[in-house]
Amino acid sequence: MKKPTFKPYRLPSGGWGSVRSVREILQREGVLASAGIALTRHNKVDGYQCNSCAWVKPATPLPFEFCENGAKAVAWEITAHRCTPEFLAEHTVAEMREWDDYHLEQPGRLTHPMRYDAASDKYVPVSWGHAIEEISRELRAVADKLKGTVFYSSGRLSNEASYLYSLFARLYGNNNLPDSSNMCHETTSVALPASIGQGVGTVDLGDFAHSDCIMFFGQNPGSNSPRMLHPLQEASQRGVPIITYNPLRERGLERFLNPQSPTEMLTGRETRISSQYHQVKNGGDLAALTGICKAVLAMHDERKSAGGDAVLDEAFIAEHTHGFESFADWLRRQDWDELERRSGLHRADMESTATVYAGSNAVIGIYGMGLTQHQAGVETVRLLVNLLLMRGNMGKSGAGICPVRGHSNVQGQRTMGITEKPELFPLDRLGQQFGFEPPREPGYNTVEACEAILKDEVRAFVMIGGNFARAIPDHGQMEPAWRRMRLTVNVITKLNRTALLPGEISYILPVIGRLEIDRTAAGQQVLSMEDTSACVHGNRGVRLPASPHLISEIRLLCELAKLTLDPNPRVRWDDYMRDYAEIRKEVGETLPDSFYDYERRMWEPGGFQRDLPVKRREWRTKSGRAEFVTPTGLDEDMDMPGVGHEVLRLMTLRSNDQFNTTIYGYDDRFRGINNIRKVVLMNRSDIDRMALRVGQAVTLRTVANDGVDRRLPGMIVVAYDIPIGCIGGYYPECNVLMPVWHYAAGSKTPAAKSIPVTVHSEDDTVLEPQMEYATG
Ligand SMILES: Nc1nc2c(c(=O)[nH]1)N[C@H]1C(S)=C(S)[C@@H](COP(=O)(O)OP(=O)(O)OC[C@H]3O[C@@H](n4cnc5c(=O)[nH]c(N)nc54)[C@H](O)[C@@H]3O)O[C@H]1N2
Ligand SMILES: Nc1nc2c(c(=O)[nH]1)N[C@H]1C(S)=C(S)[C@@H](COP(=O)(O)OP(=O)(O)OC[C@H]3O[C@@H](n4cnc5c(=O)[nH]c(N)nc54)[C@H](O)[C@@H]3O)O[C@H]1N2
Ligand SMILES: [Mo]
Repeated sequence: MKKPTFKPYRLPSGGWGSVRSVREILQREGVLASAGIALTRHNKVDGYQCNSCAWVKPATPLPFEFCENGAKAVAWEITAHRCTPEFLAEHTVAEMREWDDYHLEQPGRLTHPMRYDAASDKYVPVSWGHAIEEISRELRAVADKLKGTVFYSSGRLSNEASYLYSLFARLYGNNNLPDSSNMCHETTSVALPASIGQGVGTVDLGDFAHSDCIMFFGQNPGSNSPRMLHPLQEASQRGVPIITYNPLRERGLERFLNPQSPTEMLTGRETRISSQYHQVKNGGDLAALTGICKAVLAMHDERKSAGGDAVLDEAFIAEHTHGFESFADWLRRQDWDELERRSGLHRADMESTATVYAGSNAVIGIYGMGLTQHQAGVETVRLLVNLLLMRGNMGKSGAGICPVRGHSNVQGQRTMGITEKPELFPLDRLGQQFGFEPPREPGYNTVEACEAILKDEVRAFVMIGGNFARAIPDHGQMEPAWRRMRLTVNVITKLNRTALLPGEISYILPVIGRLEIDRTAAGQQVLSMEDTSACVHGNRGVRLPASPHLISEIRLLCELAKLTLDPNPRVRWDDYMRDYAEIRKEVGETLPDSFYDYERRMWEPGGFQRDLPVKRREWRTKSGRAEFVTPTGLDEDMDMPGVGHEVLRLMTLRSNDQFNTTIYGYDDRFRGINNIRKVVLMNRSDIDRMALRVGQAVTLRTVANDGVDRRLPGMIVVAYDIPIGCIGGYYPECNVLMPVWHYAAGSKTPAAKSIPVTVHSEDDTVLEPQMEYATG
């Protein structure tokens, strides 16, 4: 391991640093020479869809429509390294549990189906036939099918596989379909329908070109959706103000050098991204947004009383919305001192945002995990919508709300019926189509699945993609409970920690990735995915599968369904796995409004957009209008003890070198942190006040009154440009500190962006002091 260093990164996002980073990973994965061909098909019509983030795939792609992190995700999948039965014969599961997330995935792609052998504590090879037969027998044997079996998936699953998986669960007898989005944009799926009657964002790439103001709350495009920097760069060059609220000064939101522009690369001419940058406290957005709305309202009131023009879009509010008066009354009652204290900002900051907002005619509001992963996340997202509604920034060109989705097909997966909420999918139609009575009982979301596992109520857990046990809160409680389950099935492509927590019967079932060629008796098959702007695209694999022993997720699901479920002539599993177009036909029947002529339209440049009623100002809420929410308070974390001198608020972050629980390396280039992940970012004055030293090891302890001791030792203190009282650490290492009950009200998205902790000095383990520390 190289020596950790902390040194402010002076360069822009993108640029040569990005080129170097891509080269390094392609080299390390042994695919430097061969990756080029794959990457030219990246995000192209008739190519494959990036397996990293869900950012929009344009109709006229660049010659290289990929970014640094997309290239890393591709290298990760097409790696030359293999995790073979021989490798797994050399290491016990207990031994591998000692490895960190990075080292677990280093052996490379899994090549064979494997079954856990308790006697040797090793995974041993098994035939697909045996695996599927035993799993189906176990699934049938679960006594309480409604409560005893969980079908998890992570948001990479294709539309086709997602549709079949959700059908499988409902034919089996439950809606226990938690997915990664429960930990992510579930807050969006609750907030937006309540506010505007539509569960997904309203903005597409065309809107970026017509917007005249962009606002960013808690999303980090430089690392998590880097291709988004292209439309942002264009906007900035057009003079569009970009206003950011984020506790950290994220480089991607400050400046960008387009690695795809030879001129920029040679001249080093970078683009400024944000025109205003406000380092709000984590958890302070509810107050900050209230301040902005209050200032807009005050401007309106002032101008009207002076006989001037309205600032609010009064006609829009009257015709299209409901609840404005009560919201306005509430705003007038809010106290600036309180708003300043809670947001950590000055009144002038919020007022300057309001001034720019009020002077713009088409505003986009963008947000990510910084808003969704809080106890009051739902109200906060709704407050951002309120702000947009005040000036009619909804259902018109260049304006709208833009949640930036995470996994590459997390949105499509939900569209295809992977949801624990029965009301989100047309179950009546599904029942008619396949001649059965779908279960109506709400299923488990992620948190509820955890609670049921803790109570030993879950007997069988099927996981298609993802790393559930690592992504969830409360590892200390969850890991022992996980091992008490009877059956755990891991449909994955690389080793991860969840697979190393075997239940009584446990399988690793490796599958074909989406970049790979999937051939059936009917020829090469294609898949489809939906991006964050609700556009659906075709996907065609370009590489041979990592091993001849892999099968597709679809084939696996169909084979399993045939043995597990009662025969039903209307569900044609054999046809589906032979020809995936047969699945798309069924989708078209279940969701005719958006998926008519699916087979053809998915190959249109830019994909086809699902029907988005808000685009034509149609509001599918109860009142038939857009709803202004009146917040219940300003406290973003109602279940937290007051943050003060002792208690700090921890936000868990992604580095630039990871995709969720997949750790590509130990660097976080833009934040100037290298060769280490176990760090805690602290404000210098908190470090001094608590008599800590930079470079020192500390233990973090969660402050909670439930009698559980949650602690994380060995964290190294780094002085960082972060608001006082706020600290940062990396996910998933910090998840051990998150109580499972600390989640967003209404959506149960774990509140990963604010965990109350105390910091305790560990004797004198100090890193060598020759490092420089990032001070921003
Ligand atoms: N390379 C890469 N790409 C990814 C992923 C990845 O891990 N790696 N993950 C994918 C997934 S599944 C998702 S959901 C997305 C996640 O992408 P993001 O939504 O960007 O999620 P995070 O990186 O967790 O945090 C986002 C930002 O929120 C800020 N923040 C933290 N707390 C607060 C707060 O209280 N208020 C405000 N205003 N800001 C706050 C942080 O400083 C950070 O800049 O990215 C997707 N894309
Ligand atoms: N503290 C904290 N916790 C968080 C978050 C946070 O910000 N802070 N973020 C949350 C969010 S937004 C999310 S989305 C979740 C992520 O939760 P998950 O989606 O469950 O986790 P990932 O790390 O994305 O899953 C990685 C695994 O997926 C498997 N995999 C990769 N590609 C494929 C494929 O093509 N097919 C199959 N079958 N398997 C594949 C690999 O084996 C790999 O080990 O974590 C959540 N947890
Ligand atoms: Mo996510």
